[in-house]
Formats: sequence, C-alpha cells, structure tokens
Amino acid sequence: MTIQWFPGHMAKARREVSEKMKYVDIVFELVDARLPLSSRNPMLDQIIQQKPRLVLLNKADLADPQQTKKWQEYFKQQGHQALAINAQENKGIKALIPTAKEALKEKRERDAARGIKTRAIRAMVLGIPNVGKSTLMNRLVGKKIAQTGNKPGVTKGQQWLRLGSELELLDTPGILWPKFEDEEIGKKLALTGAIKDQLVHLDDLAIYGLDFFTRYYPGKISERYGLEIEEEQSLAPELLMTITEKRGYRQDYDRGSELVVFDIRQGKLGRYTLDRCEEIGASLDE
Ligand SMILES: Nc1nc2c(ncn2[C@@H]2O[C@H](COP(=O)(O)OP(=O)(O)OP(=O)(O)O)[C@@H](O)[C@H]2O)c(=O)[nH]1
Ligand SMILES: [Mg+2]
Repeated sequence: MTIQWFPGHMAKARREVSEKMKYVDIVFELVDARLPLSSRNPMLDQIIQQKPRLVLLNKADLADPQQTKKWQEYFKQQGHQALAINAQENKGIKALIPTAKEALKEKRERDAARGIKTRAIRAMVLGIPNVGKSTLMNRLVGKKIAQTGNKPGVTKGQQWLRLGSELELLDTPGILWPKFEDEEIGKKLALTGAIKDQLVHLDDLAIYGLDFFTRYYPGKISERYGLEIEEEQSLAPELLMTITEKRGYRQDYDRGSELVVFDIRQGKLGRYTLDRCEEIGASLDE
C-alpha cells in the first residue's frame, strides 16, 4: 500500500464514493476473508447508506474455511448478501451475478410490477487498499483493465464496463481506508500485508502472530519450524527466540521476526482467519 491516509484524503475519498452512489444499484464490498471485520471501512454504512450490498470475502484461499462460512452467515444476518471468492484464481466468481440479483430481488420485482423493464445491474467495487479490487475487476471483465499490484487506482471520469447483458461495472473501484487507529486491528492488517510494515514493529507483529497461532491453530508452528510441542507452548517472545536460533540466525531476532511475519503472510503456516466470528458476540445459532 502506498497511500497515506490524512484527514483531507479521507474526506476526498468519501466524497468521491458518495457521489458515485447515485449511479449504482448495488455495492460490491470487498473484504479480506482473513479479517472480514478489520478490513472494512469504519464509515461504510454512512457512506453507502441503504444501498444493497454484496459482501465479497476475497482471498478465501488463504482463510480458514470454517470461519469463512461463519462470516458469510454473519453478513447475511446483517441483511447483506455474502460470497467467498478467490479473485486471483477465478473461484466463486460465477455466483456473483445471481447473488447480486438476489440482493436486488425486491426492487426488480417492484419495477417489473410497474412495467419498468429490468436493465443491467449497475455495480461498483469498494474496498480498502490491497484487498483485490483490481484483480476482481480484471476477472469480471475477462481482460486486464485495472492495474494490479500495490498501487492505488487513479480515479478518472465515469465509465461503465459491460459484462454481458446483466451487469455493468463502474470502471474505477472506490478505495477507502481501514480502521487502523485501533492497535490490534493495525497489527492484523499489517500481518496480512494490507498496510505498510513501517506502521508496526516487525517483532511486535511476529509475537502477535505466534501468540495467535499457538492459540487458534496449535501444532502449526512446531510443524513449520520443527519444534517440539512443549517448545510451542512457551510464551510468544521465547518462541520467537527459539525459532530464530533454530534457523541459525543466532540472536538476530529482527531476521527471525521477518521470517515469521512473511511465512504467516504467505500462508506458510496454513490457512487462518484473524477475526474470529464467535468472538464478536453474535449468536449465529438463532
Ligand atoms: N491469495 C490471493 N491473493 C489475491 C487474491 N486476490 C488478489 N490477490 C492479490 O492481492 C494483491 C492486491 O491485489 P489488487 O487487485 O492489486 O488489490 P487492489 O484492491 O486493487 O489494491 P489497490 O489498487 O492498492 O487499492 C495482489 O498481489 C493480488 O495478486 C485472492 O483471491 N487470493
Ligand atoms: Mg487496484
């Protein structure tokens, strides 16, 4: 991510997205499936108001599938449609148009009853930096239209990309900021690579990650770094020291931290979800 969000930038981004709302029928809100809440924009509800929304849990290939299912349920209970996708490998994308139609069902039925011909659904892709907006748009359009990588998109004039007869997509995605003021959310965002490393110390991130994995995915650390289970049960700072030394980095804990953070980011310790659905107090059994 290259954007630094200052109050002026936030106001501008917010204004641009709000202005586009009047042109679209539905918002495709892209979130990172590893952090379905922490990768949302804190003001999105205010910005998009009552527009129908389809929450796309992207990078589902990297997330814990059981958690992804629960999060999908969670979003549905919030009154949104939700889908798990992997934009990079074009998985789950086929369901997008049918699910968008489902989200707009009532309006489309009302229109039909009043004799208004249903036209293509107009949608816009919204999300925080690096969540996969450009990758998804390229997939949907079937060619490279948006630049992918770590550069933020540049907003130009209003243009529509036609996807068959059923969907039209605004040619530029809306980029909004995440909730990085909260320290724990900041760590989660940095651990998955959504925000710059410089905002959080690498050793803090490594310790956070190790603590998280020993708690939620026991055995993964010992498996990856060839440790005994008792070693994995030590406190995260000690665990970091053990891993660093075992790798032959002696007392270079910065190097050890970098290793751990990159491994977690790239999924070398397996699939994981940092935001735990059961911990937000939402009862999903009702
Ligand atoms: N593993 C995985 N990686 C993905 C997926 N979708 C996108 N990526 C990767 O995530 C990174 C960011 O993707 P982009 O499409 O550039 O993200 P963006 O939201 O357009 O980012 P900005 O333009 O900076 O706001 C790229 O390295 C993609 O290859 C996915 O479903 N799975
Ligand atoms: Mg982009």
